[in-house]
Amino acid sequence: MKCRRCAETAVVQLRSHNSAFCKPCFLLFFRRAVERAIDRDRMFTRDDHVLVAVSGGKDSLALWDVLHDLGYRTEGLYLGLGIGDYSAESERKAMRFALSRGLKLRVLALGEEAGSFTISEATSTTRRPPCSACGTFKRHYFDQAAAAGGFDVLATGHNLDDEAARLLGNVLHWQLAYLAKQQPVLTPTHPRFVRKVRPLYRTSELESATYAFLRGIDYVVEECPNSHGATQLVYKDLMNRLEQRMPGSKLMFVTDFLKHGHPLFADATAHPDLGECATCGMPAAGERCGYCRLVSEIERRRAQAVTYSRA
Ligand code: Q46
Ligand code: ZN
Repeated sequence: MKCRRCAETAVVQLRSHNSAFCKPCFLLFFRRAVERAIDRDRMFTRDDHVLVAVSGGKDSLALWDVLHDLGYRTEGLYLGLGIGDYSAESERKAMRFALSRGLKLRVLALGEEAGSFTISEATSTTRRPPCSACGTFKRHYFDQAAAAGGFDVLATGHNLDDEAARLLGNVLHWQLAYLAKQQPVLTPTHPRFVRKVRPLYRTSELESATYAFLRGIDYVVEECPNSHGATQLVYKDLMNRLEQRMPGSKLMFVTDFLKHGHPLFADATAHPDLGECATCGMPAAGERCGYCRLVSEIERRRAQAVTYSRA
């Protein structure tokens, strides 16, 4: 198998692009694909200060590596989720990555921030699924850190596989409000929010894993233990089977949706006027934001449990 660009021996075959690349040409191809997505969707410029949410996994570290390499002004943000060995290992990998490149990494940890709870505390008291509590916590701490740090943009490592699986789930259940929000760039709807972008939305999981491997990035390989059995994985599996039979399906599904489908859903739901949360000051549709409502539900249930055990 020969490299499509230089005819040297290829190390990776990308059936979705009907291509194969040697190491230097693949690294160039990947960087260019990310840069093109940033420019095409006007995500940010080299003047913007970008906060990159890193999990210690291949996608977010590959993203940070590319952005740094391309000369963007970045800082990393790691949020410890308190999920045993998985979180300890992810934090080590994220810190080692930042240290090796002289990059600044902000580290926060659930259960250690004032008034915060871990995911297991949230799920055991409220019986919410772990990923639902995790999503609420992550959104809050990412938004808060981006606003407090004066960043222009918050970038996450969601890749094409994530986007295709999310789109499939949203279409299966006709989640109009979620379809309206499924975009690689989310414009802030309140002055305390910053722009949220997904520069890897056109590059696949295989591509970011290959990039991370070829760049020698030491990332956490294990998946979060809470992801086992998650519906998202069922959608990913379905999309992988489709991709196997029809290479390029994921990219076509997502990009054609954005071009032809998204405009039809963009106004599907009313955007409520956001005020400020009475507890934390972050944007909220009601008196308090979703994060503060979850925290007070945990506190209330814990207090009830103590009362019952004393009775
Ligand atoms: S980290 Fe959090 Fe994921 Fe783990 S608890 Fe679920 S949402 S699976 S990206
Ligand atoms: Zn709040």
